[in-house]
Order: sequence, then structure tokens, then C-alpha cells
Amino acid sequence: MTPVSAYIGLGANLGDPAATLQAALDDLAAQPGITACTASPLYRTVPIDTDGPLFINAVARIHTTLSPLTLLDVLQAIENAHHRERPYRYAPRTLDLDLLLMDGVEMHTERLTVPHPRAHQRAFVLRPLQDLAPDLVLAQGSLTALLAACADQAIQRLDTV
Ligand code: A4P
Ligand code: MG
Repeated sequence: MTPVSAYIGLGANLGDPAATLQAALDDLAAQPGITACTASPLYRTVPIDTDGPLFINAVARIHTTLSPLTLLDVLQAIENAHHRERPYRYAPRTLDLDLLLMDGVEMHTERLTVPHPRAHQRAFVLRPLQDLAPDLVLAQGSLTALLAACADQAIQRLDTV
């Protein structure tokens, strides 16, 4: 099967988020069926729709031959390996890996919705996505226009990690 590109959102606000995100990027790159992994810079972000500690967020572009659901299995296995717990929705987490976009994939099932239904509203996704793919246009509009609409969301790029 020809590899397709996909974008993965990474987030964490418990433990050592920056170190965990770096380790998760290495884990992704080491997976069978994932042939390339390019990461955005890391960002420190204020929690959206939840509270708790500040998050570290990033986005990775991968090339993969995995099916969407197999890729979700891989993402959840990596989350679990980094001690992800789910006491309630949007709870603080050691690692969250979301499948944001996948070339040619549009699906809505109980386990998986792609494109990710909230990505277009969130600066912590859009800003690192823009670093990787400045010309990308989502169904809801260009990254620049979507980012302008979430201008109130505090987000700070980390120069050193
Ligand atoms: N699921 C469905 N579609 C997807 C997808 N495209 N990618 C299902 C990943 N998972 C998907 O996810 C719950 C279920 O969603 C999974 O079992 C999967 O089958 P979860 O990771 O267990 O729980 P969650 O992350 O709390 O829920 P959700 O709905 O993914 O949350 P969101 O909307 O992603 O928001 N603020 C800042 N600053 N930074 C953040 O990273 N993250 C959230 C989580 C809220 N606020 C934040 C951040
Ligand atoms: Mg999630």
C-alpha cells in the first residue's frame, strides 16, 4: 500500500510534558507502518474547555501505510505506554495523541472521527499545524483565517526544549 500523510496532535499537561512529547515522537517514528515523522515546535498553551496545568502541544506529520483504525490503536498504545489515565473527559493527562487529518480519509464511527471534529477551533492544534503545512486548507477555511478566529487562546512557542 502506498503511504499517505496524516497529522497527529500531541498534548500533555501532567508529568514532564515536553519530555513525554519528545519520547512519543520517537515512538511514532519507530512504529512499523510509519515511514516518516516530522514534528512541529512545541507550544505552551492555556487549557481550552478544561482547567488544570498548562499544556505542552505539538503536531507531527507522518507517512503511514496503516489503516485509520490501526493507526488509532497505535496512538492509544503509545498513550498507555506513557501512563495515560482517563478518570473523566478532558482530565489532565500525561499524553494525548489525536488523529487530526489523514489524506483521503473522512469517517465518523463510534471509535474514530476524521478529520478531528474540534481541531479547527483550537489554536493549540492550528498553530503547530501551520508550522508544518502553512498552505493547508481545512474544510472550515485556511489555517490563517481559523487562527484569527481563536486569537484569544494563549499559546507560546518554546524555543528550547
Ligand atoms: N476518537 C474519536 N475520534 C478520534 C480522533 N480523531 N483521534 C475517540 C483520537 N481519538 C478519537 O479520546 C476519547 C475517544 O475519542 C477515544 O477513545 C477515541 O476512540 P481520549 O483521548 O480518551 O479523551 P480526550 O482527549 O479527553 O477526549 P477528546 O474528545 O479527544 O478531547 P479533545 O477534544 O481532543 O480535547 N487544551 C489545551 N491547551 N491543549 C490540549 O491538548 N486537549 C483537550 C482534549 C482539551 N483542552 C486542551 C487540550
Ligand atoms: Mg484524545
